[in-house]
Order: sequence, then structure tokens, then C-alpha cells
Amino acid sequence: MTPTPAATEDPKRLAEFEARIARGDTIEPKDWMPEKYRRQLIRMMSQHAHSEVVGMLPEGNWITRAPSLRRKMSLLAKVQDEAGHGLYIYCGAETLGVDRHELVSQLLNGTAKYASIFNYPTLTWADIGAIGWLVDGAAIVNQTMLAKASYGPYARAMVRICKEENFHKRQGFEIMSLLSAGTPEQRAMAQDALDRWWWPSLMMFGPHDKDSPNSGELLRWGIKQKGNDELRQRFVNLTVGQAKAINLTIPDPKLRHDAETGNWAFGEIDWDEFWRVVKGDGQCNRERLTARRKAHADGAWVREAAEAHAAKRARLESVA
Ligand code: FAQ
Repeated sequence: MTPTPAATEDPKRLAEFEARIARGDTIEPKDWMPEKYRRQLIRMMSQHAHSEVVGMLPEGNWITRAPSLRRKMSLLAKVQDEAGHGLYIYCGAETLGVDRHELVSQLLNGTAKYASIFNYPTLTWADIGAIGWLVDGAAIVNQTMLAKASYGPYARAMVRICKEENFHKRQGFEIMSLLSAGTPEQRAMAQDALDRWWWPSLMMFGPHDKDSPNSGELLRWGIKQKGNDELRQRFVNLTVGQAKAINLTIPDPKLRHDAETGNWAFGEIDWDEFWRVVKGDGQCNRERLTARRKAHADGAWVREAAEAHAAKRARLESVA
């Protein structure tokens, strides 16, 4: 049997580490940690950071077409926030001893994963409402839990990120609410956006727990506080009432309230579609990576200038 990385760790240190987790201690960058804990965090945090950065593309596409100055300002601020989220999380990942350039290369060469949701197109203005309401709404449900993660730098980044995501969600819900109460065409546009973004939003929580290879370890080490299914259910429970409040219909004929559990039962996710998109064959995967590669190439001069400036400052400081 191949030993698991945890089994190769010093059992005494591992037991001490797990006792700290059980006590609810926060693990900080210079603390001892099992190699597998570090690797899981780098995997999850880098995927998360890539998601924030790629996640700017579907909405960035609408900044020039926002219907008013107020909407343009909100959308600009939101997209800029997502860039900031990517940066905090890349910085957090770097505290685990990994080089950000390496992580970015993995994104650009197509070997890294990022959230499947960002491989769907934004066809109308209502999609901007649906993303704020549903995608940021799902992100808040997931990330509020991660704000209690055992790794300090990740948990602290999530506190600020969740505050900003709340603003994102509100502006999205406001767009959907106004469109839904507007002309028949606007209402149809809002319903169409909900129809297209509902199922991909549920996919954001990942596969069922039974099919999630990482959840066991992440839960045991307090990185995740809840499983994928429980968080997905929480999101559905919260969102059904919101859809009703703005007179939109969730596109799921199996949606029904289960009086016994208090939950909204929902239909099965199309897992073939999920895995197809995760593996690179969604509607916009190629477009998204092409855009990121171009942005990286176009930004080469900024990186060179920053390095030259840093070298100049270091030279000046050394002679001072
Ligand atoms: N898309 O074993 P699990 C946002 C992969 S931020 C793509 O269950 P885990 C803000 C998974 O990586 C959105 N891949 O994995 C915003 C794993 O692959 P690996 C991002 C997915 O880690 C709003 C494999 O499947 N949020 O939206 C997905 O335990 C608007 C097996 O899955 C985060 O990243 C997926 N949906 O649980 C920005 C939050 N689901 O690495 C712009 C942090 C699963 O073994 C605009 N991450 N996979 O090859 C998490 O909470 C977790 O990583 C999960 C997945 C829940 C995403």
C-alpha cells in the first residue's frame, strides 16, 4: 500500500498539529504543518485565486455597455474588487512557500483548475444581475465558512472578501429585481438569465461529498468547515425565497419544500456537463484562457518596470 503523506509525517508532530486543529487554533505560516495540509491549501487557494481573476472576464465584458453611469461605476468597482481578491489569495498562497509565478504559469498553460461557472457566456445585461445575485451569493455561502478555516492567512482574506461580495450580491439582486418588475421584455431577460445561471451556480459547490476526493482531508484539518452538499443546500434554501420575492421562477420542476427537513429539495445536477466544463470543454474555456494569456503578455512591461524600480531602490538603499 502506498503510504499517505500524512502517514509519513512524524506521528508526534502530526498528533500535536491535529490537537491544535481540534482546539480551534489558527495555523500560521511559520507553524509546523503536515506536507499534505500545505499541498491541499496551495491547491485550493490557487484555484480560488485563479477563479477570482478569470471571474473578471464575463462581467468585464459588460463594463462598456452598462445601461447607466451608476451601473457602470458599480460594475467597474465589482470587477476591480475581484482582481483584489485574486491578489489577496495569491499572497496568502505565497505564505505557504510557493511562487506566485509558478501558480500563474499553471493557469496560463491550462494545467490549473478554476471555477467552472466562469466558462459560461454573458449574453445580456441581465446576466450581470444573475452573476451578482447567484454567483456572488454562492461564493458568500461558501466563503463565510472559509473565513473560519484553520489556516490564518486564508481565513483572514475571506473576512474582507465576504464583505465585498455582499455588495456584489446586492447590486446583482437589485438589477434582477428591477428587470423583473420592468417591461415584459426586461422580465423575460431576467428569467432567461436565471434559467441559464441557476444550474452552473449549484455546480460551484463541487461534486457530491461522496464523489469529492478532497473533502475528507479538508474537513479533518478544518480547512473546510462543511461539505459541498450541505453548503449547496444552504444556498438553495436561501435563494428560493429571494427568487419568489422578485417573481422569478427557479428552473427546476423538482424543486419542492420538504417539511420534514425544512430544506428545499432540488433536482439532480448534470454532472456530465460539470466535468466537461471543469476539464476544459465548456462554452468559453478557450476564450477565457486566451484572454488571460493576452493580458499576461500585455502586462510584461509593467512587471519589467516594477522589477527595474525595485532593483533601483535596492541599489540606492545599499549605498545610503
Ligand atoms: N469548478 O474534491 P472536490 C467567486 C474540482 S470565487 C472547477 O470537492 P474541493 C467570486 C476540484 O478543484 C469561486 N473545479 O474539491 C466571484 C477538485 O479538483 P482537483 C471560486 C471544481 O477543493 C464571483 C475536483 O473538482 N471559489 O465566485 C469545482 O474539496 C463573481 C474534485 O472536487 C472557490 O474557489 C468547480 N465548481 O472542493 C469572482 C472557493 N468544484 O484539485 C468573480 C474555495 C470542484 O482535485 C465574479 N474553494 N472542482 O484536481 C472551495 O471551496 C473548494 O475548492 C470547492 C471544491 C468547493 C470549489
